Amino acid sequence: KISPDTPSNGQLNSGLPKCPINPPNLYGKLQFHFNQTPPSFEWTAQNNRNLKPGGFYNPPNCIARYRIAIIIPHRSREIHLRALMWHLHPILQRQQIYYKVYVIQQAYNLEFNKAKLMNIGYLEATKDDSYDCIVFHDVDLLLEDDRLLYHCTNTPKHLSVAIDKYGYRLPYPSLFGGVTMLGIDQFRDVNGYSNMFWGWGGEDDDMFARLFTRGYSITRPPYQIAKYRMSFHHRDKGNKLNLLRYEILSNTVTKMMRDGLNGVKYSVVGVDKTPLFTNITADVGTAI
Ligand code: UDH
Repeated sequence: KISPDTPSNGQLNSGLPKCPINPPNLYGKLQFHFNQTPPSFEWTAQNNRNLKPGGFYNPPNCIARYRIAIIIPHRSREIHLRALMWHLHPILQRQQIYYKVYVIQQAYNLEFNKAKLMNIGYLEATKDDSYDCIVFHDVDLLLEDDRLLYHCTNTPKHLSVAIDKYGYRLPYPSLFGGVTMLGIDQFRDVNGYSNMFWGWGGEDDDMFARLFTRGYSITRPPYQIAKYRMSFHHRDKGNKLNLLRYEILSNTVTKMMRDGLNGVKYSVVGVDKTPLFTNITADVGTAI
């Protein structure tokens, strides 16, 4: 159980106070505009001098209440990643979180498997450090209001409730994709994501079914602050609509304890601690 009264970042004897429950320096509604050319990684790094290599931050003046791994599944979306890094780092710092950003890059130009990348992100991040919860973050979603706190809660949380592309409305009630947050133990309890979704769609609905099956209910913050802007894109090459997704989804309940974190096959091709994120390139194999 995650309690905001359980600081866990190893600074207990540092004499620092715990960070306040309500971060004092939030901006509220955010104004931003990238005009297709977000700042370079170098520029963002120069403007985030408090970051440690690998995209790690620990508030300097208080003990963070939450330790969070941010996992971004990624391939060939560098412009979006540049925008997200510029945008997200200052928000998380204003929210006084102990965090590290992991970009999980799929090696080679084979069919995309976002769910596998997220499983890999979880496994690699939890080997790297101890975290209270994990945020899975699409690379193209930019938060519009920093009062939406990336603070851990006791229930799995769907953060990207209102996205501009969908008219700031939730497309359907069981949606659990985009930006989501789970406790470290909750993710393990549902055996993570399925590894079987190749191409676009299905893995998020499968996760919802896993959570439901294990008795979790999800929460959503109010749509007035859980607002995101989606960076423009067409469907990516190597990520075509997965026509098998409904068939796989029909077996979630029977297969979830065999198909997930406990059976993910991959090899890490490279790890690079850049100033803004830890880049992990992984070979996830192919569907057959
Ligand atoms: N992603 C990549 N590279 C890819 C595919 C997906 O990095 O080649 C990641 C990225 O983090 C992205 C996430 O996976 O934010 C989700 O993929 P998506 O953006 O394709 O999914 P979304 O539901 O888009 O946002 C739906 C298809 C849009 C088609 C638009 C046609 N007008």
